[in-house]
Amino acid sequence: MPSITVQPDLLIERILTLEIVRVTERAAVSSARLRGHGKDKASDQAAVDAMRRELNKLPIDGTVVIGEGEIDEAPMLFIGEKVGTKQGPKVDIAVDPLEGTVLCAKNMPGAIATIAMANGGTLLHAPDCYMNKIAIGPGYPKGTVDLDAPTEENILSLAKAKGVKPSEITAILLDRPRHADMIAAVRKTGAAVSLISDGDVAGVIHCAEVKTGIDIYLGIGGAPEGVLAAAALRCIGGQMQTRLIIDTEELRERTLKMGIKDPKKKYTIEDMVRGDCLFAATGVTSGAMLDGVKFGKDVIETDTVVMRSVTGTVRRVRAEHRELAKFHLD
Ligand code: VTB
Repeated sequence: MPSITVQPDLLIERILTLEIVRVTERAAVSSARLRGHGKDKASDQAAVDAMRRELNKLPIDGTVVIGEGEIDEAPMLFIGEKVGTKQGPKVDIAVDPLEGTVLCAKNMPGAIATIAMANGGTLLHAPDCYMNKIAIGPGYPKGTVDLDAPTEENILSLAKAKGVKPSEITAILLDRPRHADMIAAVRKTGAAVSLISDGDVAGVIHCAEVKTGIDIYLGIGGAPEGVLAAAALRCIGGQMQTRLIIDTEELRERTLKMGIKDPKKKYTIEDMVRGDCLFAATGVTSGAMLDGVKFGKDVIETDTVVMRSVTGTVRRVRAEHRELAKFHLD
């Protein structure tokens, strides 16, 4: 039998696929303990603490490039923070320990704990600002939609590429006053609008999941969330274009310091995630993508999706945690 040589780098990355599941699982369980308590900051902190603790157990030389903010404003998982045992590959890490803090505080659908990991120096170091985004699922010709094209044109072009009438297209947007014109433009074509109150990482991913019935993501959300969503689409396919919204001098300087020379650059998935990556998300509250954490008498159940761009493999990990339940661990 021919022997198979696996490059050490590739092997470690495969192993990490399951390791990052532990990271998002623990963040999800910790924040879910505060689900519905109306405390968005406390549930976020719980997720951050758990995620940081688990990340520091991993055999990686990791740098947080998308995190909870800059060092002076975020005590943990700040941008630039080093995580892991340092005995392993250099990796860039993007985290949103609790994406949808308000969803968790109100116990509404769609809160997740999420992470993306890639080789060192390959993830976009996006500041914590707004980002204009457009995304569609896989299987469409390149250029079917364009961030700079009018909304009507994008919907009509997508409908044509899908082979359906515009009325069979559904666009997802954050429910914000800033999107009023865009929402009207979508509806004018006959397409449907699906509004979400938070959680646009999942919103973008929905475009690549046929079961959600979502065809296109449009509008302005957080830049960190944009990079996380780009990592997921890098694994499962789809198109995405984004542009940072740099609207103050202070932000312009901060962006420059982060190494972004052209603040008006239009990014594709490959610009935001410049190589292979891993992506994982665990449900905190149940949503279209994932089930939320379930607290049983002797067992805690979690539902995680983990993706790997090298092979495009998507795993669904439903885990039963007995030790966490027994000792009420965070
Ligand atoms: C989105 C959404 C997040 O922030 O990125 C959004 O995915 C953008 O900011 O869950 P605004 O809320 O200011 O519109 C969240 O809602 C919260 O981080």
